[in-house]
Amino acid sequence: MSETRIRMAIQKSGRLNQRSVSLLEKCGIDFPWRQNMLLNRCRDFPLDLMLVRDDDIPEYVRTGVCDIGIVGQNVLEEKLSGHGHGEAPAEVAVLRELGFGHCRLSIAVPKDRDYGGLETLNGTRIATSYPVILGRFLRASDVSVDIVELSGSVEIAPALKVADAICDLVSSGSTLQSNGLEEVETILTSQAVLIRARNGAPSATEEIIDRLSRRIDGVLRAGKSKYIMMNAPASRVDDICEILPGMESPSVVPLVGQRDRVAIHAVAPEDVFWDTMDRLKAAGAASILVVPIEKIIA
Ligand code: PRT
Ligand code: ZN
Repeated sequence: MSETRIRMAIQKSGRLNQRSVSLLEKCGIDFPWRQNMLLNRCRDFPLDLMLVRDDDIPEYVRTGVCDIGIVGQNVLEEKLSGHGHGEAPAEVAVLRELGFGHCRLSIAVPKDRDYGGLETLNGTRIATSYPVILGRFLRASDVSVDIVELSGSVEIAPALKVADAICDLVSSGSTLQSNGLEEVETILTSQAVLIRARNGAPSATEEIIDRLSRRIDGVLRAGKSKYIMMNAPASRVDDICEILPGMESPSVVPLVGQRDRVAIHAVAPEDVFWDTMDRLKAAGAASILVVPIEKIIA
């Protein structure tokens, strides 16, 4: 019988490509990385990677061409909203939020325009590559505009007099700034997500999707966590454990030749900030080490 493999769609090149590849590498999935190949066969995991434009990923997953995919929530909603009844597309399920590719879809107007609220957009022209999401938002707000659909460089539309305002993705805000635009309404916040078709798959396929999802969980949890080690007076262990961020049971280890001092080791489920380090030091801790964690399996 032939081996069951799953097919995953990721962006071929662009903002999500590197982080998607690096997530898979952290999951221990190794593939001969050839960007011009449509399909890359992974060596030690039953996964074939399909490298495509991000815009096509929701449809590939919806129709079963691919079992799973990584795409921005903005693209998912824009491409598949028509297939669902509410905000989330009905035929595709979001398995995990992946914590990268953060951005927001916002309406921005020229800085010299006096913005007096959504209703003042009535009757204007708004340029966007996201006509579905924008249209839905405006309908819900009872505002009627002329949506000018552009596939790129939306931010120059007001200067070209093609539109009065824009609706585009923003991350740092510097593109808006350098085009004399001001963000006035955020209509969607987005990050990269792992998606799959909602329809059940054969059990062998489901098992592989579960195995990959568990590995991704391990990587995501580890990415947020830190391992913290320090030496401290044995008499201050309780005080120190109270300061440690959200940790259950730190290990307390004796130190050779030092009866009144111990080593404390713990996994912090979040980053350890400088002010926590200062408080640990004030409570008597010394030689405090905070190190990244590669993988965690609960
Ligand atoms: O070729 P392909 O179709 O696959 O790629 P693409 O050109 O359509 O997409 P790409 O690679 O630009 O973006 C892929 C995904 O990254 C998007 O769908 C979002 O989910 C996510 N993402 C995160 C962003 C941004 N941040 C972002 N800042 N996508 C685009 N931008 C653009 C934005 O359109 C604007 O032009 O960056 C500019 C604004 O950035 P700031 O930092 O100046 O605010
Ligand atoms: Zn695209």
